[in-house]
Amino acid sequence: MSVKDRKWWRNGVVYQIYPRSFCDSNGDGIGDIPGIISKLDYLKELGVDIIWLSPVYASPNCDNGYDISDYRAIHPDFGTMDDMEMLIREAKIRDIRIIMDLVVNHTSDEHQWFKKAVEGDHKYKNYYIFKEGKNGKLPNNWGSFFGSDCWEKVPGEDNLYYLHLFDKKQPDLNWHNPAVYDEVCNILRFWLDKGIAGFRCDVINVLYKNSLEDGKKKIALTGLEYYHSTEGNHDILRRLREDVLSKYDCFTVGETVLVDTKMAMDLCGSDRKELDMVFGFEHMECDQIGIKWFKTKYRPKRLIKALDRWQHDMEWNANYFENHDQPRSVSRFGNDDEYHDISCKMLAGLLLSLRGTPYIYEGQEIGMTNGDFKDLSEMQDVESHTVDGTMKSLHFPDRLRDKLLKLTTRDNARTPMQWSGDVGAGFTKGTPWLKINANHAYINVEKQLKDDDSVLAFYKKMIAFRKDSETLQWGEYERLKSPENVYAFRRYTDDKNTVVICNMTAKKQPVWVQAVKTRENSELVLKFSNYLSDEDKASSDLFSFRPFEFCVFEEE
Ligand code: ISL
Ligand code: CA
Repeated sequence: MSVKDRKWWRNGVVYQIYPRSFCDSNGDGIGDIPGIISKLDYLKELGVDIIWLSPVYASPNCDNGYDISDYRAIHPDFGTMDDMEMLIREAKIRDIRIIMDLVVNHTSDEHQWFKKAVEGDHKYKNYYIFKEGKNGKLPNNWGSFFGSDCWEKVPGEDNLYYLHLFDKKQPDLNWHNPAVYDEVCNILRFWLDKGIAGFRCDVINVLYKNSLEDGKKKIALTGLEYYHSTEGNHDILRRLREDVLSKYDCFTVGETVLVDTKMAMDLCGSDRKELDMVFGFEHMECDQIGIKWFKTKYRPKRLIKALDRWQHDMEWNANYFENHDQPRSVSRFGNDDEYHDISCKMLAGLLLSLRGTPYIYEGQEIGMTNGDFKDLSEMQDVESHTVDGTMKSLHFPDRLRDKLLKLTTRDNARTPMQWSGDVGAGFTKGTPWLKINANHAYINVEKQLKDDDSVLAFYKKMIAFRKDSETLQWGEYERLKSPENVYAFRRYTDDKNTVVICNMTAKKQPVWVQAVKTRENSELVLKFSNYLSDEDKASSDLFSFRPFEFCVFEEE
């Protein structure tokens, strides 16, 4: 990558904070901004350069802040605007930048724009998407992202509905209206002027709806063809960049649902001047059948195939294995039992060796696992409750429903951060808003900080190793031949060659390491690994990769 393209947001390590679950400073059971401030040194120590802060705005919290009722106010649960400004300042002192979540496909139904709209104010009515029902039915047959229909009757009206692609408390904005565009530009400026370094843009490729016709019937998301990555949407992204974002030293990462690499390049290729990078979902789909609530057995080769495709096709990637919507990666792509630590470390090594900006989700750095929920009654996620209703109406057997919910609930990633083994996990002195995983007794920060061989210590070392490596940060990518469930690739510049090999399984795998050299008289020398002893690797050509073994070699 040429020196002029080596931007800070490309080699920066990003850490996502889900504020509710991170650190509670006042004992009300909810994580807050002062709590985050108290952990900045911890993040700095880890090697974090950029924090992505999930929503902290005013919100009735039907979708934990992804339903915003005031884009310029901080939710009192999280603190005050002074706290937010202090967070930005304190982070800056430590050379950490902050990006915020931009949620502008929809607002909360408690946003004053929506309230005025339903009161009949013409100006604000045009901020949202209203439509009459037809013949006693909903205005069209579209399906929501949360597995229900996506129209809700306007209170006090006989036959008027509003569109919501997510929950009914999240009405979609009307992006055909220039006033909506102007409002969003001003919101961006408001935060950028406060020192925010960019935005993670929520479902940013479904803003602009081409029409409201009936869609082709599908098991989920009927209607998608009318609003998915439309030309109008591309146009909005280009204008937001030109009019606002380009005036600041900031970047955007788009959450772009259901895109392949071609569509993703149209959203973030450098010639397009829209977004700077996007989160793809193909690798998140490797253990599901069609839609995310139907899980199938995880096969590493599917994950490898998806990662390889994105590594190969994209100019730049936003790499992640976890976020607040996904199950924990160790419970999914690793092993949260016998091989817990070693598989976490392998996933850490892989994430930090791929080409692109790495995103670590809170708790991933200590190997937090999926939640240990008894059943739906212990889950809070609005999506899980809606999907449960839909599965019930389709007569899914109870046991299957229960199993699917436990595997897919977004609460798997939202259980409070495990700072210590104490009651409250060092997260809170009160009653946590969501059940703390019982395994905080032995998976926690306090314990891992004292252990040089912990998952946390490995993250630290691997981040430092990456920051020292020209090839891992800036090199090109090429996949190498390897057994089916082993992921092998090289990262290279004109004069340096780094080979990364990951055994993605709990079984031993034989690999001919020296066979992938690029020069005849050279040797691949082991530089980094997730196993402590590595004598055999240094001396032989063919060696057996142990369960979840991860190694980095340099050609010398
Ligand atoms: O269906 C999906 C991908 O194929 C979803 O995971 C999708 O990414 C998700 O539902 C959209 O997520 C974002 O917007 C939602 C919010 O609930 C999520 O937490 C947020 O990450 C609505 O704002
Ligand atoms: Ca609190």
